[in-house]
Amino acid sequence: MAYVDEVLEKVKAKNADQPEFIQAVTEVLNSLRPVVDANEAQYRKLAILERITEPDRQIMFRVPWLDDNGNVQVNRGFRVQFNNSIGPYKGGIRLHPSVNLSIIKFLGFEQVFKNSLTTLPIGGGKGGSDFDPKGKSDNEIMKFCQSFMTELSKYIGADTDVPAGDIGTGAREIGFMFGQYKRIRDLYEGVLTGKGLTYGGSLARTEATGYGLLYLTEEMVKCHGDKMEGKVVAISGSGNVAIYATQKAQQLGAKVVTVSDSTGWIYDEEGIDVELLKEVKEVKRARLTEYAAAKKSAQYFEKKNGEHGVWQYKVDIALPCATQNELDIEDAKMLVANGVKYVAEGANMPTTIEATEYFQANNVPFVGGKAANAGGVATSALEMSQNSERLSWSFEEVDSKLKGIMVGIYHAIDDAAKKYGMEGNYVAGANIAGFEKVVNAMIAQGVC
Ligand code: NDP
Ligand code: 2IT
Repeated sequence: MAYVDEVLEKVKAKNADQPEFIQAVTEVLNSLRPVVDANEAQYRKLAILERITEPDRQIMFRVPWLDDNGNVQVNRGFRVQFNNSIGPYKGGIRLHPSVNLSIIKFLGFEQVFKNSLTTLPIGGGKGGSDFDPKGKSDNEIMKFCQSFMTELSKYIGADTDVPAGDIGTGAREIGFMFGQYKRIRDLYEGVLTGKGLTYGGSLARTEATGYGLLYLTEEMVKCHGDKMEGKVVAISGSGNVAIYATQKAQQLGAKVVTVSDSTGWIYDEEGIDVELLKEVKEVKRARLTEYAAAKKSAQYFEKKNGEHGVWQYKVDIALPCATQNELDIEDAKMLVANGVKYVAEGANMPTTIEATEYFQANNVPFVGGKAANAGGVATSALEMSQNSERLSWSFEEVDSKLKGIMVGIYHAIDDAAKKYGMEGNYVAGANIAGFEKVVNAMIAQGVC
């Protein structure tokens, strides 16, 4: 049996109750076949694939906190430190009721390859909790964050493991976590990224994932002899990534006609008003119904199972920016039938494997999240650099570094695909380019 198949079987058997993790590993290992086949004897002997699919360590802990009624609530906390071959563990913290070990492991696994693609010295990790921030008071959010950090602080540090934001974790939560880390460890260091600007945060980190997604998309569009101007874009989600993807797409002359949240979506034929969206989502933390109430051209639709939501419209570019497996084969068929020209993932693994293959089979250029959303973590690494040198760079400086990194990633994944005879397969290109650097480091560092 081929080495890839052997390891895939082992991963499936060992992690049978972790569908998202198995999905992420299946996608990566399948696309690494040309590289693994070319080095099979060496990789097998060194157990490269077994090691790269097994986290260095998985930490799970109780998070007790006191709610506003004086009752104790208990959540489960996670930190999966996946691979630190090329730098300290780096990756966000997800706060969402759906969080479990499978989700944190898939995210940590993806982060290893993504972080490698940034060209910056960061390893891969991810954390989170099944805590639901929705409807909680600021006081309850703070209590939760303090309790979460009380345990997490034992395992992280500026040179060990540097968490950041993800779904449900933004500047407010990072602030509370940073405050607690400082109290417990008595260290003022860059242990978290996405911090507020007055205490070590980097300009442009808030915008970085969405902007980075568009810088990469713009480069892909250009390299296909096309331009962003006039393109109609469907975006899902209405959180950090979706908001700044919308903003940059419109700055580049495209029109974004959709956004969504977990209960419904907006179709706005005039183009999404980003300032209004920010007011609704970042300031009021309200539902999208408030956007529709404030803008005449916007229609709000309640989400029902089996509907195509934002993927049913005639658009040139689709940018899923909400959550995993939100774009399935039926959505992909609809997008292709409506003439979609490019797809790039702002979220982590939003497209199912079947849908990804459908885009590829229909020659729709498709860039997966490991490459397309790497701008967030890349800018986090730039925040770490600024913290280390105790300086802060201007918005323009960070933004131009981010753009350079994203354009560089597009060409790195394009070149890697070409090198292995898979021109245009950016999924394989990203996995191969990310993998090669990590594996070289693993081999050089011996059995560990
Ligand atoms: P936010 O919490 O800011 O926003 C998440 C958005 O997705 C919200 O609109 C939310 O709706 C929606 N959403 C979340 N879960 C679900 C669900 N189960 N079903 C439907 N909609 C859902 O998160 P981010 O914007 O930061 O993250 C979005 C994606 O991008 C995630 O996949 C994340 O891992 C990825 N990512 C984030 C980076 C970052 O820097 N923040 C970097 C790279 C990737 P609602 O408001 O109703 O909850
Ligand atoms: O998925 C991701 O890359 C993130 N949530 C950002 C991680 C980070 O460390 O900035």
